[in-house]
Amino acid sequence: MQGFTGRTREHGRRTLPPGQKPAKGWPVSHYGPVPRFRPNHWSLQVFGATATGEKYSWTFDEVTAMPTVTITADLHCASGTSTLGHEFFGIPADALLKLTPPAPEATHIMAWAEYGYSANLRPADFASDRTIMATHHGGEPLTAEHGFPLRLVVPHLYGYKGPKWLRAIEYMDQDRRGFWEERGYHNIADPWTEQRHSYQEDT
Ligand SMILES: Nc1nc2c(c(=O)[nH]1)N[C@H]1C(S)=C(S)[C@@H](COP(=O)(O)O)O[C@H]1N2
Ligand SMILES: [Mo]
Repeated sequence: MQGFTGRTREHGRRTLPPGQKPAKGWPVSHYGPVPRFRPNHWSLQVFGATATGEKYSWTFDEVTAMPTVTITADLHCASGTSTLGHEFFGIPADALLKLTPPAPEATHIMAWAEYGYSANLRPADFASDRTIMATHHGGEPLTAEHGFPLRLVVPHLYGYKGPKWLRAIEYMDQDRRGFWEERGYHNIADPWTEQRHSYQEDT
């Protein structure tokens, strides 16, 4: 087991994004059932337009041997509630990008989870120094409901951009919409400008 070492990447903002209300505690919110973690059937993969053309795959033990960082973050659900003051610990996305660099033609990223849930991201959003693949919350392993064993956290975007039960990162040579983006949610999802709905993309 590794220690909780490394610097903390603090967030700068103290206020809530417009149109958000704070929730009590940390309610669970997602679509579908909670998957069971089966270590022998589990891998984290990076595939698509990688610089080497290779596909990468790690066991969970291998993932926990990667560099780690702690961040503090608020989570903003596009339906209007926020949960505040989380402390996440895990592997910074920029460390994964260094391990498995994308090819020059990679212009977008898809983060894939169990059961085919997906969220598309711009490379800069994935590469943000506060985007992490979290294994722990508040010093404890994530609970199953909140994404154990691995969950993407993208604090500067609405919650649907952060798949729980993360299983793969795909480097794409064009943009493709993920699960909620196909169902009427905004492709970018900046909470500070209230990019909630796909119809706003035209204006
Ligand atoms: N795999 C998966 N991840 C998901 C979702 C989902 O439906 N499936 N919902 C997203 C949405 S819309 C939100 S707001 C957050 C909620 O996370 P929480 O329950 O830990 O607060 O999870 C995100 N990650
Ligand atoms: Mo959400």
